[in-house]
Amino acid sequence: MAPRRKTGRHNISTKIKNKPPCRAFCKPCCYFLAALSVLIGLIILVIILVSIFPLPLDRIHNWIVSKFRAKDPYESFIKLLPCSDYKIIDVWTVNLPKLTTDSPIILLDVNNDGIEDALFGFGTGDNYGIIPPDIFCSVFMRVSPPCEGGILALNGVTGEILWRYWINDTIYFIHCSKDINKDGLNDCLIFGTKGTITLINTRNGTALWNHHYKTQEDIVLGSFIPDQNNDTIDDILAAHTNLLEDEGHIVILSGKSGKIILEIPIGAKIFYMPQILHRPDGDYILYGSGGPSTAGNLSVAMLKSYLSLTSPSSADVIDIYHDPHNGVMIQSILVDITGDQIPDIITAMYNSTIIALNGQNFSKIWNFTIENSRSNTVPIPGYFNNDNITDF
Ligand SMILES: [Ca+2]
Ligand SMILES: [Ca+2]
Ligand SMILES: [Ca+2]
Ligand SMILES: [Ca+2]
Repeated sequence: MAPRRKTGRHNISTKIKNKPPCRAFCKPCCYFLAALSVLIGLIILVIILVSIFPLPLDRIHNWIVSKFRAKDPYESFIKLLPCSDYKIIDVWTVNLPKLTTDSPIILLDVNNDGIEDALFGFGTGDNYGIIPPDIFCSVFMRVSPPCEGGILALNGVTGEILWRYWINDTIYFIHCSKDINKDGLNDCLIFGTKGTITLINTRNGTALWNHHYKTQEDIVLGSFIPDQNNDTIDDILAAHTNLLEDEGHIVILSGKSGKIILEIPIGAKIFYMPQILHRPDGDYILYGSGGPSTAGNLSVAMLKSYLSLTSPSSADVIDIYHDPHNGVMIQSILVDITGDQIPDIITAMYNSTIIALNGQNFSKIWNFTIENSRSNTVPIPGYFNNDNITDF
């Protein structure tokens, strides 16, 4: 037993002597931890610098990109920089319960405090047609009828309602680009889903005039045009279609009174807001015809000769594009892309063909089609390369 115990002691001490010292492990561990700490510190520092000083880093990036970019021959004309350092902050928010809106928002300083206010059209939903207006308006909207929709102005400083105009229609489109009553502030032309056209005095939110088509099958679209009946006040060019009929009309209304100056049938439904094309030989009305599932044209007619007509013949109207399958419903962009100072016509067709027509002779300049798709928006003009010609 004794020799065995002696041997055991020897083995243990030998093992202890052969074991590497603790320092041999600690040293690399310490180096590793120190390197890791420095790396984490550097990452945190970079994150803090990027969040506090984004602009200098963006400039460094732009400088690096510019160093390796191929030389651009137009670089001296236009310099485009990305928007990278803006922040969005809520100035105010306002909740308008029970209202719906598909209308654009127009900015106008209606209370004359030097700050633009926000104007838009609205509706009160389908409830108006289900619950009698007497009950709906008093119980839900706390006003007397009508209360199906209207236009309101919000104070640009606080978001408070400056005025609200109620009408018996849902207002889905507004134009506020002309001062019809000459009080120094543009007035708003508003369009409803039941064929309402109303001109609003934006100083106080009252109606200057109303023009109503009869039913909710009446679709009407329009905008201001220069004076046509020589009363020095701008007038209105509009398109009207009744969905129950196959006939649409080009309509010119007096800006002063809202009375119809001219209403001409075009032989097809029209869902295109007519436009004025300015040419050296005079102004032309430009409009599209047809619906989503019927053939349609893009057409022009000289405004002056049109005004003297009651029913235009084919000689008065020039069809400059024909689509055998779909109507032309999307407004055109009118901008000169040929350099002759005459606006050209760039239109998105429902079959996703974009076509550019020469404003001087209506010939095709180019077209571009995206196969097997549909388009329902106006092309967006902009300068997307550096040749100083509008792109889309
Ligand atoms: Ca204001
Ligand atoms: Ca005015
Ligand atoms: Ca006029
Ligand atoms: Ca041109």
